[in-house]
Amino acid sequence: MTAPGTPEAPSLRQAAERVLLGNWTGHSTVPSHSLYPHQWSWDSAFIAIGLRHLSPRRAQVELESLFGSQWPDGRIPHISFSPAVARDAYFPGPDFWQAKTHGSVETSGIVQPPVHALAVWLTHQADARESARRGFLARCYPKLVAWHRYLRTCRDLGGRGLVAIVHPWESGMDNSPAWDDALARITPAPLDSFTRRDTDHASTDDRPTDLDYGRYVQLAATYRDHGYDDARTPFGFALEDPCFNALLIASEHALAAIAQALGLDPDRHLVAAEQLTSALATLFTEGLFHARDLRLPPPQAGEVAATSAGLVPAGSVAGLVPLLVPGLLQAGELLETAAGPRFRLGGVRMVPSYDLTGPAFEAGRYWRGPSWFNTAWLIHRGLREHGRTAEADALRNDLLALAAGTDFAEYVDPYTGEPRGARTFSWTAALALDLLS
Ligand code: 9YW
Repeated sequence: MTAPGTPEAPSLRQAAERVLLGNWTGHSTVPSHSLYPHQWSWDSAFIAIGLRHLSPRRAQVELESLFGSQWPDGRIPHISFSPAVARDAYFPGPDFWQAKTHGSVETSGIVQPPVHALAVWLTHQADARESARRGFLARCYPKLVAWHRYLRTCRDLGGRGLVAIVHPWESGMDNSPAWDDALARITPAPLDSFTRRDTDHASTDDRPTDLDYGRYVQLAATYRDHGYDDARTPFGFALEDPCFNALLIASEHALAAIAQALGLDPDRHLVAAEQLTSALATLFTEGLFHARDLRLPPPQAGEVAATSAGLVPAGSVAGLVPLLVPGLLQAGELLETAAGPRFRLGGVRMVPSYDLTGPAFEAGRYWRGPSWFNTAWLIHRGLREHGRTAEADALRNDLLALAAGTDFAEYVDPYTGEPRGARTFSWTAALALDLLS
């Protein structure tokens, strides 16, 4: 595919549509045929947000096929495996997870950030009358309620009203430096006990290290070996992530709108959004939201605790995502941080995934510095939410220029815009399409 010249050109729209059509499997969209050949949870939500402009019906099918893999406890697993793909095409595949808990669908056992209610609401709005005729909202609503209930009950591991992630993959930002200290406490699975497949398709320099992978495998195996039971699993890794919780808040607001459209009382969702928003405030320090490590060992005698609240010092783009929370009290300070030396909004390409001044920064390695299109889209939404139209427009134009110039790369170098990871990546195409529409 030839990358189109100017971001606004109709050819960019067509190119984005071609990517989505090419990655469509008949009922859902793969993030990338080579690297990620199954259905991923938060990818599908972002994909639907773009797909709704091409085919609202297809966007609904995308989301509803994901909900087809929902577990009886309400969780929406992070991967729904396609039976049409070789069992060892992706690691860890269905044989590793051993999670066939719902009908015949094989899935992973962990989750990803809850963008789904927002995606359902936006998808509905693309063609509200036809969506109502098909009963789309009425079918999705109870599933979304069960999903949020699972998160707010089984995953409130810190007892503060915030959701905890129990694996770095659950954050969607796998090897973010925000997880380094917590991961360092995990004994990795032996490297000869598994075979990575991701490095068959992408440069090892752009991907997490083998040591990271050993720890990811160990954490997932422990959860699996305890039947994915949140009450029984001795989680060695448990953190309250600001991005995950902010997306849950945005999705509770979307659920309130969905309830209203269905003639139901939206109050419980507005109350949930309010409770989560005030709990989220406990993650804010020094101009940014930070993850809280729930397994931080108590300080030894004579040592000073890093922060009394157990907040992780590393600053990542996850800490800027709360900008999309309506009425966020910390928005002014957060916007200052976004524009400051750590993230240089408007001064570098899109928004880096990690503090540009941080000790772990690497411009090309996955979630340790590169700019991603989904987080840029979320921050664009946040800027608009807080009336920062000029910055939002600049970010939109940059996102479109990068999508156009990189053949819809998975992520880019924040200084040079050089493409990294996969090309013709689905959420890059979908979110570009959304911003063009
Ligand atoms: C992996 C599919 C997923 C995304 C995640 C991203 C990556 C899977 O790809 O995780 O193999 O590491 O980190 O956010 O959903 O696109």
